[in-house]
Amino acid sequence: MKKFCLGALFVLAIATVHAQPGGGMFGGMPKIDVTFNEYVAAPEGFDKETAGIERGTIVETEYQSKTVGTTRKVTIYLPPKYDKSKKYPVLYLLHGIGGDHKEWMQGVPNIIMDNLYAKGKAKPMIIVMPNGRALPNDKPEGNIYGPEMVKGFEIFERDLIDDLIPFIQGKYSTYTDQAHRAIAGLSMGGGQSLNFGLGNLDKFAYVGGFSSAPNTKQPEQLIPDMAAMKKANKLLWMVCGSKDGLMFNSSRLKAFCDKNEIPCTLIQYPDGQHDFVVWKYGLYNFAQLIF
Ligand code: FER
Repeated sequence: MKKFCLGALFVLAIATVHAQPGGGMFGGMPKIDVTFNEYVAAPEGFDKETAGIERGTIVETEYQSKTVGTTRKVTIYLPPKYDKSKKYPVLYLLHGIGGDHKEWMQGVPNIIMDNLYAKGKAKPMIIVMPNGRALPNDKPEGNIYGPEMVKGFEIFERDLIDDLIPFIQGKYSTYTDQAHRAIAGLSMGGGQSLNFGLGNLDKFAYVGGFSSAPNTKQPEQLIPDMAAMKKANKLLWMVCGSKDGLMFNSSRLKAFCDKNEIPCTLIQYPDGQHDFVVWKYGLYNFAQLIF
């Protein structure tokens, strides 16, 4: 009987979460009034393979992580005609709570970038897609919302800065200064990008959060020093679906920035859910604004 009651309660709790109006699968969160930036639709075919254009390359490689004590996988996109005699800026692109270093491939970043380059709409850059769960077992298995698993997303700040960035700079022909480094991500990766990007202003000039998750720190923690932020940050850009129950993480930061006259963009994707429709749009736009 006790088991049955607990089971029924669980089903009820799940049903309640799903029943929140406009809350999508993460409903019931506070609504923060904010002025959104203008939504401009991406052109038809921005995420579809175009025949006859130059293509970049997707590579999977591994690096040693002192932070985790393991060898970790990472997916990398090299732009068309990658040339070792040139230097490239780097975008670190982070996945969500259920993903790993392969998740972003669902958003066809190679196709989006190839299309942008064919139209001369983005600077040649290397895109690094790591596994943002810095744990010995970094697979999205078991209770992915559990505190131990979520902790891995926090620990990743050290893996990224102390292990991955030096590895990338050693293996590829990259610039190594703040002005040539960007960070963006989806959901948990959006929260990480805001936390790590704004928390390390000396390392990242461009910061993007797509449908950022509740791991996003409070605005006062993210931007404790307005003057330092205004001086070092070149772009703070966010997007979130209008039907995504996690909007408050983005709108809370946008409201804080507006109040303190810190340049910040937040686009509300019309009828957008918590999915790759919004995240592909995020990459398409963010990539054109950096470097
Ligand atoms: C939460 C709801 C959603 C949360 C994380 C997420 C850590 C992440 C979702 C995603 O990455 O897609 O309460 O807490």
